[in-house]
Order: sequence, then structure tokens, then C-alpha cells
Amino acid sequence: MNLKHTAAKIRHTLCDVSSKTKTPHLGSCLSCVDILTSLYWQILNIDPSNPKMANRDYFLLGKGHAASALYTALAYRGYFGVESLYEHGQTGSQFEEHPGINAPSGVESVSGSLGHALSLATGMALSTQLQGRDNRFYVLMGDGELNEGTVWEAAMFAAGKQLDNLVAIVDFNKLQGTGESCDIMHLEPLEEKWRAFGWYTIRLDGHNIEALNAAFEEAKKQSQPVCIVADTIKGKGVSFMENDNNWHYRIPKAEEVERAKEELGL
Ligand SMILES: Cc1ncc(C[n+]2csc(CCOP(=O)(O)OP(=O)(O)O)c2C)c(N)n1
Repeated sequence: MNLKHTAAKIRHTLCDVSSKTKTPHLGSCLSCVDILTSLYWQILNIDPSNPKMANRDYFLLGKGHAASALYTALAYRGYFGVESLYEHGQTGSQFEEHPGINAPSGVESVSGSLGHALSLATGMALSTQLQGRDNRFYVLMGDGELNEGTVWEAAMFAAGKQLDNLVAIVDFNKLQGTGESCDIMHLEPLEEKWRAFGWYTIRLDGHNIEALNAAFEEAKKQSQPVCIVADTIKGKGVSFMENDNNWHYRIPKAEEVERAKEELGL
């Protein structure tokens, strides 16, 4: 399977859905598509026809404002039809702008208030270990999300409990809603911070799907929690959106979606 093509299709659908449903956070979504593609197509032990499979792996989206990226990956992975993505953000829809309690099949947790997913996953990972089960837990956080103190409380706890079934991924696109992440909070040296908290760390290009696949396999061999610091580009894949933080909120016009489609080679 050509995962680069899968990622390109997801990116185009994200642009189209944002344009047609008038929903924001497109730059945030495009940033994490390759991470989701690696996880959902290569790494996670999941079965879209049996979404509650007892021994499944869990993905928790910390940066809940990128819900559309998760919904779109789930749709292409077969959890529901791609056409339902166009209900995104509409009144009464399951596809809320941040995943809610009625979220569609495959969504494992509510999110939107940044900084809670790692705590949630830490509790789930510990409970799973205590029951002698082998589910694994993957949490995707934005770099701005790391401003939240709850993240570091969970980081300390997870390492103390040697949760070797827990992987945190930081979508390190260097931007957040209102500016540059390292200006707003002193994040670097980021890997060293996670290591000091007792985590095994890997740093990589978050748009290199092969490198992501290899890193997630490496993570499975560790006897402590793993943090993957993924260098990414907000708006990745569409030249006029890349590193332009206006696309945290901006909605593309139909002609911009067409330009994006061409650039994505579709
Ligand atoms: C607790 C909390 N505070 C503030 C917000 C508002 N908010 C939504 S997105 C965002 C920026 C997030 O930046 P980052 O985590 O770096 O994600 P990116 O969109 O850059 O990928 C903020 C502050 C929120 N959702 N939750």
C-alpha cells in the first residue's frame, strides 16, 4: 500500500471538508496526517469491523481541535463512510469540532480541552497492566498543549510506574493558536525534558512515514514509556498554508482547495 498516497488523499479531504463545512484548524490537521497514517495503517492493532475489540490498541487525540484529521483517517481506514465527514461541525452531528461523548466509531476519548489525554491514557495503561492485558496506548499532543501542567504530572507518573505500553507523540510544528510555541513557553530542549522525567525518547521528521513506522516499532521494545518528538510543519503538504499560522483558523475557498489538490498530486 502506498501510504504517501493515502496521506495525500487525507490532506485533500481535510481541505475540502474545511472549505465546505466552514470549520477551522486546517493547519493543525495537516501537521499530523503522516503520524496518523503511520499509526492507523501500520502500527495500531485495531479492527474497524470490530471497533471495541478487547485487545485493541488505543489512540487518544490530545490536540482535540484536530478532530477532523482523526475522523478522516478513521473514514479512510474503514470505520465509516468518507461522505459522513461532511457533517463535521454541523448542528447535532457526531462529528463535532472537538470529539464529544457521541463521537463516531473509533474515537476513543473526548478531547478539546488541551492537556488531558496523556493523563487519561496513563490511567488506562496502568489499569491494563494491572489486569495483565497487552493493549498499547498512543497519545498525540500539540507542542502548545505541553504548556499544560497536567501533561508533566502524567509524564512523571507514567515513568514512575514504568508504563512500557504508553507512547506519547509530540506534533512539534513550533506554532500554536496565537504564535510561536518556543516564544510562548520555553519548550526546548524538549527531548531532554522528557528524558529527565524518565521517558525513552526518539526525535524524527514527523512527515517521514517510514521513520515513524520504525520509531513506533522501536518503542514496542522499550521497558519504559516512550516519547516521540516529531518535527512537523503546520499546514504540511500545501505550500501556501505551510508555516502560516493564519491557517489555524482560516477556511479555504473552493479555488484554494483545487490548488491544494494539484499540489498534493491528486
Ligand atoms: C485547556 C485549553 N486551553 C486553551 C485552548 C484553546 N486552544 C485551542 S488550539 C490551541 C493551540 C494549540 O496549539 P498546539 O497544541 O501547538 O497545536 P497545533 O494546532 O499548533 O498543532 C489553544 C490554546 C484549549 N483548547 N484548551
